[in-house]
Amino acid sequence: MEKIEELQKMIDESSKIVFFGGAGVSTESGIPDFRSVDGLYNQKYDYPPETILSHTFYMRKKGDFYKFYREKILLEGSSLEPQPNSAHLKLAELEAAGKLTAVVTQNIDGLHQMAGSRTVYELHGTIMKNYCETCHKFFNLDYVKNNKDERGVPCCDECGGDIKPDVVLYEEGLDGATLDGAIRAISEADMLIIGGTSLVVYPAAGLIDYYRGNKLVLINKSTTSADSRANLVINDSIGKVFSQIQVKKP
Ligand code: CNA
Repeated sequence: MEKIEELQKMIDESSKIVFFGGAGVSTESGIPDFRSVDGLYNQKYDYPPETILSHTFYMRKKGDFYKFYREKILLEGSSLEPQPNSAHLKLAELEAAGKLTAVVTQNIDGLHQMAGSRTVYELHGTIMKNYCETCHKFFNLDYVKNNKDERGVPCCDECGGDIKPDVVLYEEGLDGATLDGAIRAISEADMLIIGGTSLVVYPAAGLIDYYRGNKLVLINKSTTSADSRANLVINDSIGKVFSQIQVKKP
């Protein structure tokens, strides 16, 4: 059987699908990932991206952090307005049809919600939410894009405090409630589709160990450490794969 047919059959036979994804889900929307050849880790900066995106670096060099964050994560200065691709849209459709219970993502770009997904566990937070470090007032992405002091740091309009994105930096812990929700969804899933992630960032990558079923599918351009455990491995672009899937109501 063709791999797409096999995937379609597994989806047709499932009613509690969980999708676990990473940066590769959004590359077809124009957002670079970290570890592909044209990803952020293969470009040269004054510091490695892991260092810039760490808590220590953020606290010590907020201006340098925001310079990288604005250019490479928020894509400021580029004409690109990232939009959901076929993968985001098909996952939202599967949820609306009552076949998918949750999306668990390492992405921070908010594209799953933009596509219409409702139950999304954002393990690493989101660029859409930002808060004042001093008075904890929340700000949206537009505010961060349009407000910056001489360092490039956005400041609170109430108290003048520095604003921090609600994303989980290296050295920071994951939100407990988000983690619990993700674990529950994965452990109750009858099918787990893993896509667009190199599965090297922990503790996120360890969550797939909570899946106990026999429909584990991996969709990734390159091989991953979980390939040998999967019931089906598709080495292709995730948007291309999902665009061929039909959503049938249970
Ligand atoms: P990663 O380590 O960059 O891995 C991405 C994986 O996806 C690689 O194995 C690629 O081969 C694969 N890939 C790339 N494009 C496609 C595609 N179109 N179809 C199928 N596979 C593809 O990213 P991870 O998510 O595994 O690493 C976790 C980090 C990356 C998290 O902390 C994220 O916050 C962070 N990140 C997020 C975004 C985003 O929100 N869009 C962008 C860049 C990095």
